[in-house]
Amino acid sequence: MSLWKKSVFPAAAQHQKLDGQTYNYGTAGFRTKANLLDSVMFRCGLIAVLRSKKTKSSIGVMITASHNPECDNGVKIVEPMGEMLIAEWEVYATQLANASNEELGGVIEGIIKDNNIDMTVSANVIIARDTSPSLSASVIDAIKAFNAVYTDYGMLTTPQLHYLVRCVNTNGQYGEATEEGYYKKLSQAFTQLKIQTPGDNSYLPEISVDGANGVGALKVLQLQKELKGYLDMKVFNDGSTGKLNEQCGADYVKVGQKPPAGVMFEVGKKYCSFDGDADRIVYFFKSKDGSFRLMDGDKIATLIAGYLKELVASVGLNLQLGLVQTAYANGSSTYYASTVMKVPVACAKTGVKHLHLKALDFDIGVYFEANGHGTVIFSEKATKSITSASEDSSLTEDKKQAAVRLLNLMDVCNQTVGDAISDMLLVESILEARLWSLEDWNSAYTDLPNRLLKVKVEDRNAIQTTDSERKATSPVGLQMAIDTTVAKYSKSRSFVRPSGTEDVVRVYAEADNQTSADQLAYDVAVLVHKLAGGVGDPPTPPMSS
Ligand code: NG1
Ligand code: ZN
Repeated sequence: MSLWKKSVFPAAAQHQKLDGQTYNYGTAGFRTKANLLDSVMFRCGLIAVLRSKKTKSSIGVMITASHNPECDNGVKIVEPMGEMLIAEWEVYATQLANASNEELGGVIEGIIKDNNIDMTVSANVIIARDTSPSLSASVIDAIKAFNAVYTDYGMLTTPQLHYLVRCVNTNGQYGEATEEGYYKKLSQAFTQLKIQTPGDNSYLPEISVDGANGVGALKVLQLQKELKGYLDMKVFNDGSTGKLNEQCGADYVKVGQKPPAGVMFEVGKKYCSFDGDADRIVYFFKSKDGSFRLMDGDKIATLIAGYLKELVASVGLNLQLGLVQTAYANGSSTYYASTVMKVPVACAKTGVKHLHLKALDFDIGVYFEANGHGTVIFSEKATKSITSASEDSSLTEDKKQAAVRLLNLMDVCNQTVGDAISDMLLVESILEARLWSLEDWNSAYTDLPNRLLKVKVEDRNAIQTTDSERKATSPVGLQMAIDTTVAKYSKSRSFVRPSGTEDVVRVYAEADNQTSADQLAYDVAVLVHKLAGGVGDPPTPPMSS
């Protein structure tokens, strides 16, 4: 018997897979009710060790309920450069998660053989969790059973864990591999940008942060210590009374198009909402007429891309900047980016790992999901040319200043993954440089009215898509029916896709007015229910009809 079996088998006996449960490593790792996840956590510990041996690098494991309710939990595995687990290994993770204890040895052996893994190579795993009840002990049991090394960082935001993994694997080149190192990197770059900006301006250095009653709230308070006098962050929904993501957080605000509970919503103030593990952010404010205004991921992305493009041009760098969105991006944002800002726009499948991959095609890739998950990544070429321009004494003072700005903005970005804290600092830096209020920013373009619906079907994989999920290839006839329906509405668009995180089919529709968007979404939902094996009652018509 292989040496590892002697310790892995007895440890696995403590983490039996539950009968009748199936698990899938989806767009955001494994996620379901927390009480069903013990065996999955153990198996994620195993897969992290194997991946670490295979890559001969440190691998991250993040335990988080993300934007979901407190009774849920989940786990994601982080690649050496801080990226999401590669697709090929998602399959292994799914196989392991569904293996009974009797099948476990065979699945592990298969992974070792397929990947030619040298089991004598040492492994290192970095673990963190958000505020949801800890399941890290099960992950640690697996790591110990493989006799591997681990560091448990305790409570962190998801992006902080991604940052740490990259720091460890670049021997500190990306930043210091500590939580303090994270605050230091971000706050130093942010304060440098402030120093560069002429004082005496109309920018409001104050923001109210909805912490979603999650870990982001605690971490913003830590960052606040470093940013005293530069940015005043007032945290509400800090977890002291409310529940995680309940009536608050980025998802609640974006989906409901309304402010979170727990806030005095006032004209003239700036607000933003994180999700529970602080990898998503949306901004919002109350307009003078009292209505709610939202700046979602699309608006954040266009703000960032427009500003970076200008800076690159003012330094005179030959760098290709592009924006990556998903099919959920509002049509107005795509039009504004490509036609008004003249930034190339690419469309990727839902899930940040797909956006991240597409963003690698550009020297500077800005990517965001409409729900507020995104960041900016800089290629090696971009990093080098920005760095050397910032040190080039032959450049005019203006050009050099712009290069230094770019350099600092690059350090404010968490290039591993979408990061609410880092994105907030990025947005604030740009608003100050532009002397823009949230009203100014919001007026760049007006969102097309839209509606997102869910349809329950017998098997959501009955829906197959192509063209970055914008067209359905099966069931037969569905796309044609959608096209005919869309054609009845002005400035309209609609698509359907199976969710990667919930057992539903999502329907998205937009049109030139809300009534049409609602009606179109409903019409398409009815088509899905009819043609793709809908279960339960057919969708209910919109209220107004
Ligand atoms: P699914 O359930 O696959 O639609 C949702 C979000 C994604 C992404 C993942 C991971 C929408 C429409 N979908 O995916 O954008 O963030 O969750 O959290 O917002
Ligand atoms: Zn999240």
